[in-house]
Amino acid sequence: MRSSTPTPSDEWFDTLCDEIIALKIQGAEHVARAALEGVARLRSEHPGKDITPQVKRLLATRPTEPMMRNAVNYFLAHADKEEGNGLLNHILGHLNKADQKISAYAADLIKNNGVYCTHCHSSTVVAMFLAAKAQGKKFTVYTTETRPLFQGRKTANELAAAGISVIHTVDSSARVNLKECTAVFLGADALLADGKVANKIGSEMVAELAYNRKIPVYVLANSWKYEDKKSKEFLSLLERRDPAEVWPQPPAGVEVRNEAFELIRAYVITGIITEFGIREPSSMVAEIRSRRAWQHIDDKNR
Ligand code: RUB
Repeated sequence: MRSSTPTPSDEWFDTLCDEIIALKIQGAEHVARAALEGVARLRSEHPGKDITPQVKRLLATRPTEPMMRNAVNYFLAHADKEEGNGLLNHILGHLNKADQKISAYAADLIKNNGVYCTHCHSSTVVAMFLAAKAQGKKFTVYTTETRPLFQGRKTANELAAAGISVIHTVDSSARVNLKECTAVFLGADALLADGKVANKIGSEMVAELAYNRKIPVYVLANSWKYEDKKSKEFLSLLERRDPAEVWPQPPAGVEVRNEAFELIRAYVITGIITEFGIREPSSMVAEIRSRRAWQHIDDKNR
């Protein structure tokens, strides 16, 4: 039985929540890992205390992040059976191995002298490009700046630092960029039960333009990003962020909207690449559901 004494309050925990909200910690993977480490720390610093309110507060910082929920729920479901740090390392080790597999599957699609597009900043996509570079391939990546917070610059910085050739453009150049590209690689915040994928605003624009030009679109995502909801239900969670990020002082009569995410329809996606391999969206969903992948680490079938 958990004690009913007042719940812990920590400055570091407030900072963690604030940093996730302010996108100082961004991208589904980074958010999930930071939340997981936060919950493990709460448990270890406050043994026996009820941390439910903190967990709720943390999960509410990014409602569109199933990987954060799945990782935290997995930790809490097993925390009474396994010692905190061991369990944390066990989960992180599992996620790392899965991400290495995703990189390996996707890097095989990168050809020498190829030209590719991505949008926003996905650590999974960046890791895949770095893996392809480590295989000795030379290629160019178009990055879009991703208004209003310019996460595309982060992608450009990381790729360029690794010696990959980068062309950086405004978001509205996506169609022009695609004329030279042979594939698009996107990250994901959520893989949904009807095969749609939630990702940064602009992702479907890029994917749809690519589909119309018959350019393959690949989504790279750890299976723990699966959310067992159809898009209708998930749509209500999509965040609208502070309009001031777009235009701090708009004139009277102008309503500024700052949509942060959108759903990519399944038919424009050539393949979803998880640790299980490359599959069409509907097959990937069936596979993730049948394995209940987001609830298991030690699955002998993997
Ligand atoms: C980032 C974004 C990324 C996904 C996947 O948006 O849309 O493509 O989160 O990232 P934001 P990763 O900057 O608003 O979080 O592959 O790192 O999980």
